[in-house]
Amino acid sequence: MHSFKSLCVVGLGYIGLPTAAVFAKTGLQVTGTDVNPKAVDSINSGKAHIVEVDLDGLLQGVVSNGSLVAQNKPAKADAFIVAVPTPFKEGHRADLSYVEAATRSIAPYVEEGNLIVLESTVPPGATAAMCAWLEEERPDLAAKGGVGKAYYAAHCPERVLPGRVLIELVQNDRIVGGMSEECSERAVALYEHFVQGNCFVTSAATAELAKLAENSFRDVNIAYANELSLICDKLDIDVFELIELANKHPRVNILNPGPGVGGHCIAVDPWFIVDVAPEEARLIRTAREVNDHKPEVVIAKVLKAANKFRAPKVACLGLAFKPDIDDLRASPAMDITEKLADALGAGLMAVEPNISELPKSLASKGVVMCDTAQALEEADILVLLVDHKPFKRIPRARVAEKVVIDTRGAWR
Ligand code: SAJ
Repeated sequence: MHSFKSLCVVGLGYIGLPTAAVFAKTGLQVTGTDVNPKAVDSINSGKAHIVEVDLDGLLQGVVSNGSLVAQNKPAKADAFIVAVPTPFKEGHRADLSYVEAATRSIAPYVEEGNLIVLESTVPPGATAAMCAWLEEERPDLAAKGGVGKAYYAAHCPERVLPGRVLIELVQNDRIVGGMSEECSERAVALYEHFVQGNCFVTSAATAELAKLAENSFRDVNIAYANELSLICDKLDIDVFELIELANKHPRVNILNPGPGVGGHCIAVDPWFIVDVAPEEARLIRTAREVNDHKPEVVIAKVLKAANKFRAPKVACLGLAFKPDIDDLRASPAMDITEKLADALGAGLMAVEPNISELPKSLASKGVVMCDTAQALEEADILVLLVDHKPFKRIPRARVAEKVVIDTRGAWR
């Protein structure tokens, strides 16, 4: 049995921070590091710089008892977890520069026998690349046999759903892909501190591709629903009724069409597969294109409706990338609202119950933030972009007189 007493987590974002806090709760001494000084200060005051259900309460406890400390540089520890972003760069290729910088930043602190886990979503081969960067910085570890002998490394992709992170961290099964069997064994021993699901062991490359395959599966299925919505528009059929009926089949479970796919995972990860196998990944690429095209379809619909008014008053309901969260990152609703503001001019109304201030990119275009009541009172055209709970509760009679473009089927 391998025992871990201390942990250093690099990257305190949507994954790294909850992970660090949960490990600290199990009794490990955790150092969290982030390059953003505001995040570090906020965490050390016991307050998360991101919004996640129940995270603040957990953080207060582990910061006040000293088991989690945030700082701007790494520290020595028995194990390291790298949880930094992997956006894509030019040509939809994975940008591993944050993973590389994180690896080089921990290199001086790594001691013989330590474990290093890469949690960031990465293309196949990235865990091996991480080891190569580490050994470049630390030829002494390479000389002692490198990965699997002098130190241990594994990929253990995160799978948690924003809004349910603290529940899913504990309950979900994990895939653990070690650079050798012993690497996997040690990584399983680490995660067993809190994971109640199973830890399935495989190679690092299989674990890397499995994570991408999970998110691509969802992207392809959403693309199917979005494509059906285009077909239904053409045939003047209600896509939401169609899907409800088709899903009565015992082996059919079509997902929901929407205004596009947002967030930093599902709209990004499939491209990493396309990048490593461009000839083969035809369906995966097309799904991305179908989903990325959807905002334009919504914009065209709104502009067509607006053309029928002399001075149309349009309200966009929802800006977040999915329901009941405050995260506006890579949100198709934001994209649509920005482009509608360009096309329609100042005065476009936007309602987002989960934020208190309109993002600058919208305010600068003359978009006006208002509440649901005002939008219902004043707008000629209601564009429902996110099916937040408060929107779903609006009585149908209140929207009956309006032109309604309901991209989520919330008001059926
Ligand atoms: N969406 C639809 N129709 C649907 C479902 C989703 O249009 O039927 C849209 C959402 O509105 C949103 C986007 O897809 O814009 C993505 O939302 P999501 O809830 O499907 O997923 P994420 O991005 O919040 O989290 C995903 C999860 N992956 C899978 O479900 C396979 C999560 O488990 C991963 O941990 C996360 O990506 C990640 O970090 O990779």
